[in-house]
Amino acid sequence: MSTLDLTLDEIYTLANATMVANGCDEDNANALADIVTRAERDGSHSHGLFRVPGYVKALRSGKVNGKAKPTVIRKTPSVIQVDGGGCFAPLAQAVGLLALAEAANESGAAALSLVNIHHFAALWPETEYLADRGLVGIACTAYMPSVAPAGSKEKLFGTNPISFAWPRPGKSPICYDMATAAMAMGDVQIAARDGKTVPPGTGLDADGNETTDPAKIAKGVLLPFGGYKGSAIALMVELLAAGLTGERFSYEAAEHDNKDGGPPRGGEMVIALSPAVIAGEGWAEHAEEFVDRLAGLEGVRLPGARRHANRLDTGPRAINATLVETIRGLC
Ligand code: NDP
Ligand code: PYC
Repeated sequence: MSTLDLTLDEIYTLANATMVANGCDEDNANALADIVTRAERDGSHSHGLFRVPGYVKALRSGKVNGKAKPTVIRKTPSVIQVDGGGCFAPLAQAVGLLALAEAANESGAAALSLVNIHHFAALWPETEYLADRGLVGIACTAYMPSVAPAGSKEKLFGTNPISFAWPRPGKSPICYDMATAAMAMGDVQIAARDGKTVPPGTGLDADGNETTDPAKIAKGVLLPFGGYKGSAIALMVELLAAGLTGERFSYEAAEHDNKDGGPPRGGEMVIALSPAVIAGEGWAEHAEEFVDRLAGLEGVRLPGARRHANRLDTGPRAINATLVETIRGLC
């Protein structure tokens, strides 16, 4: 695979210019470019520049409003809704997370419901934002049907990611962020692009047969991770991100989508909990004892540690050359 070295500034500028050239105002372009750059910085390759062509398709088809101004509605002191007005998720998050953190610090627990947004990114930026402010963060979003519920060969669930972050004052948070499919669709597509196979159990071809060919899975169906247990978590994500927000379930998102290849309209649920309020004094030290035990076990590494180590490297990133050329052609 041929690559081009881009500095983080160059990645930001490329993403930003592409968004502006395709109809985003400054706020929308900045929020999107920031998320893309942080994904590349951390090595979240399937959710950085890789997503830019899809973002552009959604702007060009008019599905996404690149000039949307999200609005914040306080339903109660600890229940906040942000209506994105049809924007990409990052701008709605930038507005909503600030209000969510304030509410959780005050009440001990708060919920943020994001509606009328288009989510195509990783979720750790949401949960780490909260953990960096001393809060536990939980976030999830649905997508479009790509995953067969346990027992079925028919897709109904999205790849439905869920992220959890635990604050560790003075240290990087513990943060996991995972699709509830055996593999995120972005990684399946990248494996297909790079001519690789995927592990058995990732998905089925269009005829319902097991395959390790990612191109066939992309046209077929993914399986949930961990059988019926992962399937139950995917189900929970549908209900939290759509049932609880009032936004679209994955199948509804697909029914309404214009199939331009960009992210569908949907919802996201973000929950913030304050250990300082709920557990009280000494919460951080208590949790650190547990984390020390966990991290002290041979073979264990903390979720998020790979990304946080990548983050320390401020140098250029090697980006797929064809992808860079494709994006440059979209400006
Ligand atoms: P991975 O399977 O790569 O990783 C899942 C989590 O497990 C990460 O937090 C990772 O931490 C952690 N992890 C990996 N290996 C280990 C290990 N050996 N020990 C401990 N922890 C480990 O993620 P996915 O492929 O499932 O998802 C990739 C991204 O796709 C996510 O960011 C997700 O939000 C995004 N996504 C977005 C969707 C959307 O609709 N917007 C839909 C589906 C996925 P680390 O990062 O440090 O490796
Ligand atoms: O990788 O499955 C995925 C995905 C869907 C939407 C954004 N990412």
